[in-house]
Amino acid sequence: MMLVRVINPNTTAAMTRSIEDSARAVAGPGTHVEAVNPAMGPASIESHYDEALSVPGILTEVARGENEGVDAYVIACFGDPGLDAARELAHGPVVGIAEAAMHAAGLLGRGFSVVTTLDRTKGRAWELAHRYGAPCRGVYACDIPVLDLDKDPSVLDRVVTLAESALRADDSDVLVLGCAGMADLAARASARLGVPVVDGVAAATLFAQSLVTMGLRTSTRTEYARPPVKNYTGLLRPWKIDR
Ligand code: 2AL
Repeated sequence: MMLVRVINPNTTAAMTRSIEDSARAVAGPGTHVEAVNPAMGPASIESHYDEALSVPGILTEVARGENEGVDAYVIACFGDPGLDAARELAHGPVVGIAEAAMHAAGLLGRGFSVVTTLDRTKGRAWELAHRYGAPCRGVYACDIPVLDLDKDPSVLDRVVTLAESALRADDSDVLVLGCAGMADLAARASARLGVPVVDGVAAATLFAQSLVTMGLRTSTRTEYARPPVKNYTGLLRPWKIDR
């Protein structure tokens, strides 16, 4: 049995459960998907500050997973927080949902548009699109806070309305959902928009599963080698790596 651990980097357990549902819905029969969230950190991630403070909790979950025989990890927040650091700790592959969604979207059309949550998260989405060399043509904010996504019954309508104008303005072929909390919208949004709609939770779960199936893992030849051992002071002492 392959064990894929999906880390919701925020501490909202209800969101972790819905992320787990989305990941389990696509995982193969030989894959056990378990979603977790850190015990400490922000309730949602919608700023650089939130993102930075989510990383120690993410790394704690990766360290725990390494002791529990986890084969691969998904970092289920669209800012891909702590992705590089997690790769330095984990034996198996680590896949971010923005990374997975943007790569998948590039396989499905010439260009894609992203719908994210708050306006202030657009910069990070662009930054990641550039990092991944992805054919992103536009990033749009629906102005719904992460923790309201599962409360407001108008979310689907608002995302679809925004996406329609985004696809037209960008002449895009594909829509990417810019938050793990939007995962359950993908099928309904695609039916209404008539284009592929990529949910990063599903994409990252299946990329992780595929890499493990192919026997592939993160290269340790250069920068993703285990980090050098050193002291960490103050509150960060527990994050000292043994060896
Ligand atoms: C996210 C996400 O995926 N999880 C979270 O807490 N914030 N993304 C976003 N664009 O706000």
